[in-house]
Amino acid sequence: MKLKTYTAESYTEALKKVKEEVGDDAVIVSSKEIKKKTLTSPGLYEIVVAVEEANIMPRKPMSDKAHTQEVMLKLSSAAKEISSISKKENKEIINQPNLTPKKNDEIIELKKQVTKISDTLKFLQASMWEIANKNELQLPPEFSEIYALSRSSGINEKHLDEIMKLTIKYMPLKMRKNSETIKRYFYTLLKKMIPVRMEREITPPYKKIMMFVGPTGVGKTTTIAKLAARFAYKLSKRHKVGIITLDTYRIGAVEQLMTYAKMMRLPIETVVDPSDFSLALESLRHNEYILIDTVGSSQHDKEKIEKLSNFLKVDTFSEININLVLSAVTKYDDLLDIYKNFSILPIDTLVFTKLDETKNYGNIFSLLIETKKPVSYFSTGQEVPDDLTQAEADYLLKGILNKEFN
Ligand SMILES: Nc1nc2c(ncn2[C@@H]2O[C@H](COP(=O)(O)OP(=O)(O)O)[C@@H](O)[C@H]2O)c(=O)[nH]1
Ligand SMILES: [Mg+2]
Repeated sequence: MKLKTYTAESYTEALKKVKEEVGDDAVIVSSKEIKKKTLTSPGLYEIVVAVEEANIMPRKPMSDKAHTQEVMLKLSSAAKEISSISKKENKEIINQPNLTPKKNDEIIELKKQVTKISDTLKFLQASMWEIANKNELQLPPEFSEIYALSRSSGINEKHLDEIMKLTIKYMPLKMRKNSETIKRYFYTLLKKMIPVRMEREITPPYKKIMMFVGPTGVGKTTTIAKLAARFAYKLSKRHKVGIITLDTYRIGAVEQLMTYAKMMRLPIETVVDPSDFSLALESLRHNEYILIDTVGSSQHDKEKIEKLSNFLKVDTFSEININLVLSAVTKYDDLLDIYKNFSILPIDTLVFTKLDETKNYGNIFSLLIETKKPVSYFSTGQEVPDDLTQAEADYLLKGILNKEFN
């Protein structure tokens, strides 16, 4: 059973709308005059009906879809705000056992009211969604909240539609009854889709050579400095770490890394030509981790990216792990473009930076599921070495599906 509200300039017109949409089966719950008709403006009547869900006919799509989506999002945040008030009320009741029974009853009543308003808002949001809904997807209204949240976080539309279809198909009917269980199910589903590369600490004689590539200014050098500190000082044991920089083009680029290396007392080699590269690797061979910084290049600068692959051809003995560094503030389409252009190199892992600059991680999610490349680290600020964490699906999902949810 669902409540639906119809408004029109007169009672007869509102009733006509009810009949058109839900036929004669509708049970009128309430009807009222919201605004009296005056000489200069029309009146407004509202009829609320209770209907079986199966009887609701799909409405015509509204032409101004963008406007509808905006309204939906506003409703979504209003609903969220109200549900957080409701949760707070709940906690307060639990935490204050010495309230008078009367006061307690009042709070319980208030909570009921808030929950009711919250449900109404969610319902309104759902109705708006129904209007904006594309015919081919036919999303049930109770999924509107997760749809709106995911969409606004930047998940690619194609991915989201596909995931929604799967969710609708496989979610047990019992779970569909309330929006929290739906959200939980959806959260788990998305979590399963995110490929994460867990960090494995190296033990000699093994070593790990990691090269960091990506556009200019994404944070490659900063990430390398953080990782060098992590491997050298912050893991369960101290590791020997060496650094190589191939970024000798930009004035200051070498100095930037040199300064970090000096502070951490780590060896650093500067390489200009591919022929020097194997010498640098050779001189750092006693290290368990070798981190290689590269010159940043626009994804359209094929020549620079190809030059990097020449470095890889030089040393055929060492396995070099290629990490593509990307920024969380880049739009999904651009991320994909960058990924494709850097794919001349055998990309192994993705690293995301600047997660502190946005909370909308849908673009990251979409890139991970599109490319199926695992993500290894998140950089969450400018501080070296602290603002770096191992990548976790939960971190992304909190940004996508409502911050307080876990
Ligand atoms: N807010 C924020 N800034 C970052 C992050 N990582 C790097 N930066 C900043 O981005 C700028 C470019 O970083 P850099 O490491 O030189 O980028 P590169 O050109 O890819 O080597 C610097 O000002 C960094 O401090 C991050 O995770 N968050
Ligand atoms: Mg750099």
